[in-house]
Amino acid sequence: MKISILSSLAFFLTISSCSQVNPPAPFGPLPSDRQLAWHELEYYMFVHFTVNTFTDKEWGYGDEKESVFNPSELDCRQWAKTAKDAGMKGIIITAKHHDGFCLWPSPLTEHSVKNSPWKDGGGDVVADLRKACDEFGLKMGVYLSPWDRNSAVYGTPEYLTYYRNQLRELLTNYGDIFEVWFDGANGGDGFYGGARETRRIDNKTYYDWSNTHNIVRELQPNAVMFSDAGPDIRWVGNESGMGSLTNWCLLKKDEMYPGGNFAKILGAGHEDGNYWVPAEVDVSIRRGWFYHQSQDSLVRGPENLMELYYSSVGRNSNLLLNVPPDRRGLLHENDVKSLLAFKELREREFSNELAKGKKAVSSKERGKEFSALNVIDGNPGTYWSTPDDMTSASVTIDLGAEIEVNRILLQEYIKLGQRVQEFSVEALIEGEWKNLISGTTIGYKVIRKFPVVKASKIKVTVVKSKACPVISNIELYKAPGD
Ligand code: FUL
Repeated sequence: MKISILSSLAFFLTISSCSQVNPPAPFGPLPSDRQLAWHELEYYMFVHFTVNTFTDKEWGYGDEKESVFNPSELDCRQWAKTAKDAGMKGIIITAKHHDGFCLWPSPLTEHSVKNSPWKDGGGDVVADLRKACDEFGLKMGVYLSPWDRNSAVYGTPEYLTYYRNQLRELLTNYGDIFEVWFDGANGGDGFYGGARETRRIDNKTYYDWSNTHNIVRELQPNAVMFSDAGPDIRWVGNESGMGSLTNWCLLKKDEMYPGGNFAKILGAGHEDGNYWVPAEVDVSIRRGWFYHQSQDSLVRGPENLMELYYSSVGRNSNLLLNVPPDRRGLLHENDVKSLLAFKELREREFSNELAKGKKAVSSKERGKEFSALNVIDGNPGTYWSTPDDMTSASVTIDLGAEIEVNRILLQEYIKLGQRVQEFSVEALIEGEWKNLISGTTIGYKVIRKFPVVKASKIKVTVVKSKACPVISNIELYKAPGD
């Protein structure tokens, strides 16, 4: 009797362990935790503000008098409130642009707010922004221009010490920083402490980037670092808001350096890249990065911003949208109006999700825990997958009736790597399958438009993948209009 209980227990254990299927092994380079957190931010604000705002320039020469910096109503709360109301998750500020003027009262230079008339030299824009970001639940990031047209020692090793000590100040005194922005514009003519000359540096060697990166890791281990070449986040290769349709989060970053000539590569990344370095789209709501009154009527409208959203967030990139404060130190009314209208437009566009709670089946699934239903359960932690050797398969969502659809959102479970190389989307229309989209990469997120169809089923096929697909999310929408 005893023996038979034991043997049936053993039998039961064997059966249940057989039905347990392992998750797919990670494939290729993987995102770090700080990169995963960054992906989820998707949309945040860039703030370009310095002496240029008052001199009507885009690049200050470095000889601007501190006295020109004199905003009459500077209010970082207004920036943060606008960002929050617009649905953004953070703000990155130009703590120092190429002109070398510091928005915080650095003890290392006289060229800062401390010698300006603003608050009689007692102000600190970075500290004010910190407070405002905390109040509105936003993350804060800093841009510290490596090129400094004010510094007398720019171009010498001494400048590196100065630059790194400035970075230390920003990363020590202003709370948690989510992103550090290292710009690629480097060297050229400038004031340089009165020398007024041209100074060229070697992009590859001068900055000794790895030792600067160590400082960020030491002081802000959760911060991601942006530059043309990462190490964590890469430039998308243009400033017009265009993410690449094929967009690998992978990059051979060891072959690259900030300020190099890599714009063409940066959009798509490297399919065979050996590091996870996803793309960020930086673009301005106006023609310039800094405020110019002459551009007040040239602010991007909500529809234009919606297009930017599709070409950035919709193409596996984050959107860093620049909104420059004016001479009052406020975001201009036209910009604010446009941002809020864009928020409404976005909400309308994505208010009508059609796949959640419907039926979904796959041509093949790895096991019960990896069923097709996971792509429509609204849970980013679950995913559909296939057996290891299967790199092409499809999921069909049964909408239950013929309904209108014109948008699709797809996400890979990127914790296990970026895999999909080619996909297609088809619709069952009056009993016939019709192709809607042929695509390449997916990654963290892809959102695609297609003309309205009345479909009873939507089929997503992974046509080609580096390893078995891991798809965490499929959403379908009927956005207003076509
Ligand atoms: C560029 C800079 O030269 C521009 O002034 C701006 O800051 C832009 C975001 O990056 O490289």
